[in-house]
Amino acid sequence: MSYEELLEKIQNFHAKICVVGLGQVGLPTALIYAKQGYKVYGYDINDSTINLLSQKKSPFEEEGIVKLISETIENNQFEPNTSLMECVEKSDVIIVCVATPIIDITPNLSFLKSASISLSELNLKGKLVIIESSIPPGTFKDFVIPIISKNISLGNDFWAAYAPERLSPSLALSEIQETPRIIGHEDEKSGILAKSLYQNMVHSEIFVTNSKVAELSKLVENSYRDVNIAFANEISLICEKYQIDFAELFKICNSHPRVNLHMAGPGVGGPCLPKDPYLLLNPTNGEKIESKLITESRKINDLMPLHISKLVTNALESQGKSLKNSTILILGVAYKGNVSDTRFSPSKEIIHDLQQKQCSVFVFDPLTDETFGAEKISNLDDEIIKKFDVLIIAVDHEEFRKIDPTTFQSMIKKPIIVDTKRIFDSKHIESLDMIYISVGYDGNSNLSN
Ligand code: SAJ
Repeated sequence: MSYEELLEKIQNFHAKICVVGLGQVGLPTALIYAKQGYKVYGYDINDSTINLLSQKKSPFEEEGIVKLISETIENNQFEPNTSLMECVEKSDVIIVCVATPIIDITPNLSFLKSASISLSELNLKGKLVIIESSIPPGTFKDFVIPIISKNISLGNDFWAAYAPERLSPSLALSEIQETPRIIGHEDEKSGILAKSLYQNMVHSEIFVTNSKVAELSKLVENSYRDVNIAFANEISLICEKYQIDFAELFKICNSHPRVNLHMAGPGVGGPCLPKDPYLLLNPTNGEKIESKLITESRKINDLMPLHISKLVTNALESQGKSLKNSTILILGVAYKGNVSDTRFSPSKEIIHDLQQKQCSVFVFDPLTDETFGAEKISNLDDEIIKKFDVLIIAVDHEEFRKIDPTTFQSMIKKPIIVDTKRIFDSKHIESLDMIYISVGYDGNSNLSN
């Protein structure tokens, strides 16, 4: 197919799209393109994902996703398929959304490499290939393109662009259409093709630039957030020293028009923020870039789960109890509210640290079966609540916000509530004769004042 024919097909919604990798980015992307009227083939290396989708089930929690899977499969717009060859052969556009994790602090591009090799073995002539995965700078031009253009020439035989995903899990289906997008390319025609595709999905601005700027923009956005959360976390520790409440400071400081203090919490989890700063500092050419601020911020955020267990120790000691043999219930093992994803979840470290200190740790999370070695409880009735010394709210799932705190009055002795996500009002909890602790609010020291 010629460039002109492909452009017309994309503009008229006649192009067929293959999405490679149906995770938290690929699946919403596939479904929204299908909803917009494109025929979309979905491929994943994991057959169980395809099986689940074929049964109209979602492999993960996401607002509105099950309904959209059913609708798009039923009207024949979306077709999950276990054969990459078949999906690619039938498609005009291939969108790659595979994971690019880290091992320790080193980027691991093995999934991207094997997807690129598989694509290079298929006929990409006349097609547009788009990479959405977060990647170290230089990866699109110096790693992906050399692999996939083995026998064909970019800009003549086929086209390719880098379009970093920007969707936030739990808001994916709405954000994907509202958030501006960035298209990075190495030849102008690829940029035009990719822009016309995203224009048919995104009701917002589309920036077109070179691939390196696009790669960096994605990594800088997530590093910005990580560094700002680290600042908030550090300020919360300072608040504890001054015995003031971070939440009050947060509200007051953010009334300034040029201040955007982030929220302190139990640490930073998820598939993106704990990893992207390392992608930013490890470009594909092997150079190691130094950044004291970014590296230190990662360390601050990584230490927060241990701070939570220190807060628990202090609270128990203030009650004349030791951490050893105490029973602790953690609400939430997902990495953040309203998602089922547990990657890099702060709860994992909190659980392990408390278990090492010989506490009995239980978890309750209606969105995931993961327990990180703790014991799972399936509801929060009075009989169960009774046996706990401490309750830690580690995640702000909507369901947890609806809990009536008087439920915890049946806990042993004076209930200790460690609300790392500020889902309850501290004064209300204290008025119920419970101890309220949070990051940046050490109820013990407040009590002893
Ligand atoms: N967190 C805090 N304090 C805050 C905000 C978040 O402690 O003020 C914690 C959360 O609890 C969670 C972690 O940070 O553990 C990450 O949560 P998040 O909502 O900031 O980010 P993600 O990883 O769910 O999604 C991010 C988003 N990036 C930005 O907001 C810049 C999303 O838009 C990206 O598409 C996504 O990363 C990604 O896939 O890269």
